Amino acid sequence: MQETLQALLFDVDGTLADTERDGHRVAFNLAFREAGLNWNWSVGLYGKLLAVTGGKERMKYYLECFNTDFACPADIDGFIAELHRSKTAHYTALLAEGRIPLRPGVERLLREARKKGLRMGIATTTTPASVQALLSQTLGPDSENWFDVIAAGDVVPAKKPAADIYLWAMEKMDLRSAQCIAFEDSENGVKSSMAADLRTIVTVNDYTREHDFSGAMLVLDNMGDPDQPFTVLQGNHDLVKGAVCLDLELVQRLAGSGGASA
Ligand code: XBP
Ligand code: MG
Repeated sequence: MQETLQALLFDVDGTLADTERDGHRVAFNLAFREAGLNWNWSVGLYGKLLAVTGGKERMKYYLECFNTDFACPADIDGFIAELHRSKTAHYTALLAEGRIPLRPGVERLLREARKKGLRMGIATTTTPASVQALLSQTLGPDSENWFDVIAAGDVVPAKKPAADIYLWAMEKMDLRSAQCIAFEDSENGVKSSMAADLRTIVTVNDYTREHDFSGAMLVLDNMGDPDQPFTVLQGNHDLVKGAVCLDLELVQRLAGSGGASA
């Protein structure tokens, strides 16, 4: 028997907001410049670097595969950690300028879920400070409390595509995967949520449009709004018939369908 939907679990970067190209990428470059490094992550290169989740892990990947001539300091972990601290400070400062809005439909769905008593959690590879900055900048200073748990950054050693961050969030919320739905934007994210046995709704962005989302329940261009309809890219069109945006009624209909795969 199908279980009642109890919680929505959200990825952050790319799902709640388009943070990567104009947020994280820019902050990495500012940190590099401040440290006197001539590294520059272009929009194109950053798309390749996104293959690895986690900012510290991404910098190591860059050194291992894209900047192999760089003479790494003996304490490479300390060096990377310091760069990452600086990057996070730049990132939160960029968010404070209010330059990165939530994606279409996100605030609407969050407010509806909250109003109707659905529980919400966050499962992201991003640093907690970056999640807090995004939420408070876009939804207000108390919006962190909308979420029962904010599972972020290094709380689990194995980042997405590993299932660990979703498993950690569900354990903290005392929920099973059949009681939840995950929201993701990337292949690594969907691998992670599906490895945690979660039905997943995907909203793509420019970096992830061509990713493989097989197994996802539904793939949309964005969550849409009543005056800005979504486009269904993959999924059971009968189930979304008549819907123009991803509201709770549609999420519950999809959950009730048993999660027919795209
Ligand atoms: C996105 C990520 C993060 C950000 C950078 O994760 O992989 O690493 O790009 O953030 P998700 P940090 O989509 O799961 O939220 O530098 O703080 O790691
Ligand atoms: Mg993401």
